[in-house]
Amino acid sequence: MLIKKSTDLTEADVTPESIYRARRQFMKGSLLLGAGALLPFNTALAKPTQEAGQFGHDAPAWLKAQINAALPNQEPIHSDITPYKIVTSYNNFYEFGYNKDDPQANSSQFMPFPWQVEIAGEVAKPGHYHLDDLLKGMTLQERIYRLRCVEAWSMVIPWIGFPLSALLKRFEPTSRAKYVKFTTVLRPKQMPAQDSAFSSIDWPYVEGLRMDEAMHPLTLMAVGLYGKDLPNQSGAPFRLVVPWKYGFKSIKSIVKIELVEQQPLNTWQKIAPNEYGFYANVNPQVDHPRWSQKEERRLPSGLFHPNIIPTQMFNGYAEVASLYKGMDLHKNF
Ligand SMILES: Nc1nc2c(c(=O)[nH]1)N[C@H]1C(S)=C(S)[C@@H](COP(=O)(O)O)O[C@H]1N2
Ligand SMILES: [Mo]
Repeated sequence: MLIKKSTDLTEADVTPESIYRARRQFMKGSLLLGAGALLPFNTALAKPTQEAGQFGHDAPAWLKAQINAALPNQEPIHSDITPYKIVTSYNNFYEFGYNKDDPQANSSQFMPFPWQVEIAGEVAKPGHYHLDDLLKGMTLQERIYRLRCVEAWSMVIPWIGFPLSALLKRFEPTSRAKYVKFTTVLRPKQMPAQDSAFSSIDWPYVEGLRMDEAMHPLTLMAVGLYGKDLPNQSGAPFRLVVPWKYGFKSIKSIVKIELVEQQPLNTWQKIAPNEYGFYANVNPQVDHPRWSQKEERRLPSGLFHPNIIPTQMFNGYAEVASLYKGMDLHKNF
């Protein structure tokens, strides 16, 4: 992976989304205290909704309804949320190109609906399922998570989704299921880099989790962000989000979920096994061979406000530490 300097962000992009946060906390607060107590916040409602844009034009009604009914974030938020404009214009989605602005520029022809997901391998109920069937009966929730890329930049993103564990349980994994393997869609006609003879990536993109990581309550399947469906560049219509791991584990536009016995070989490990491992837990003690992981550039960041902050073990999600008890995290990077 390349490291690119963020010279493309201007002051105009640096609109804090604290207004959005105030709105969500207002909604939460109004449930607890009665709407009257916090009514002054109401004046700030219109702006973040416009900044966050509309539902995608092809988002189906069932998805809009489920997203609109999502429960607001329940966890305390300790930092500003990254502006929508940055979350959706500074992306890694190599299927659409290798520069940060390529996914937004090159993904407009991608058609996320209708969408099917194959559930395969060590489960009692394998099959091909429509996304609306997978989501039937699921209550969506907002989860405001830090996303730390292995390239040493980070964001704070308000996802909409549901725990992966709720999905996996429905298909009844067998006792031989030790890992979960995820595969991104293969559509060379809609994803220009998949069509290139010069690509160094062996498509489709593949990722994996150990079973206990997959079942952890923080592990999210996302179908939206900022209260709307996922834009194509963010992994529409269905992606993984694992907040204590480097961003490359959070695989986008998933069409296959396979329960397997053997540890899957994930795309980046296959390309450069000495640089990218299977576990990829955020860890300031284990540097990348070509750069330090002790600090990160929290977006928005600019020339005069680089916003460099220390990187936290497990990206600050200390509750996952017990999953790795007794493991050498320098070896299992
Ligand atoms: N299919 C696929 N998934 C992917 C990637 C990719 O190139 N292809 N990039 C990963 C990387 S390196 C990161 S940092 C995150 C970025 O997610 P975001 O663009 O929504 O912030 O997606 C991950 N998921
Ligand atoms: Mo990344």
